[in-house]
Amino acid sequence: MDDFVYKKAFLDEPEQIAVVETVRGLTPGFYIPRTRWGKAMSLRMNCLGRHWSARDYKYHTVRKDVDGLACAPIPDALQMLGQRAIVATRYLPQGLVRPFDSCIVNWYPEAGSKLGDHVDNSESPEAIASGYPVVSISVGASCVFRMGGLSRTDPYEQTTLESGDLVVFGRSRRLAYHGVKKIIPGTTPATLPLPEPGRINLTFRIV
Ligand SMILES: O=C(O)CCC(=O)C(=O)O
Repeated sequence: MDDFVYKKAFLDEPEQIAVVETVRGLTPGFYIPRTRWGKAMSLRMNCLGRHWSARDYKYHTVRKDVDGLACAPIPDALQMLGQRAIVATRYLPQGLVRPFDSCIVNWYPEAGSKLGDHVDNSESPEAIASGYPVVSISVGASCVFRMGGLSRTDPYEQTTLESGDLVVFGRSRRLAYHGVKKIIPGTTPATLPLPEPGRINLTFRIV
């Protein structure tokens, strides 16, 4: 099996609606992250379980660079989806699935938001070396997602991720470059209870 897996339509429509309702109900809520250079990112973020800081690229128990509040725990319903993804893709057998420590929720407005190519390497050396997969679930507008190799200049595979789609990557691809090139305008499903057109992505990791 490839160490990088896509699964179309992992979530059905009622599950997508439930994800939107869950993330809209989170307290504390979304914020616009600022990088270490003070630049506002083009998306809104809410980190669950552990707070990942865009300032220092480390995990914290409180939102130290945002408002000093403790971040919300990962709701059970989301935790279950993350774990189910690993079994549904047969990435690992059920007995090797463990709870995720962190779920970063990114909320991309349809217009002009993206996430540059990067590697998920803020986690502990043990978590990374274990190869335990990162699980990424998309809800809302479609996006152009890029997955590359271990070097920034390796070739990238480009895919359109639609609402409900799943990406899982670990083992030899755990430190692969990836990014969101753009959100595709006009693709937000009207059935989702989103206050404005956009895309929500849940990314689960052990840290
Ligand atoms: O939004 C996505 O599909 C990817 C998110 C991501 O790469 C990240 O949060 O590190």
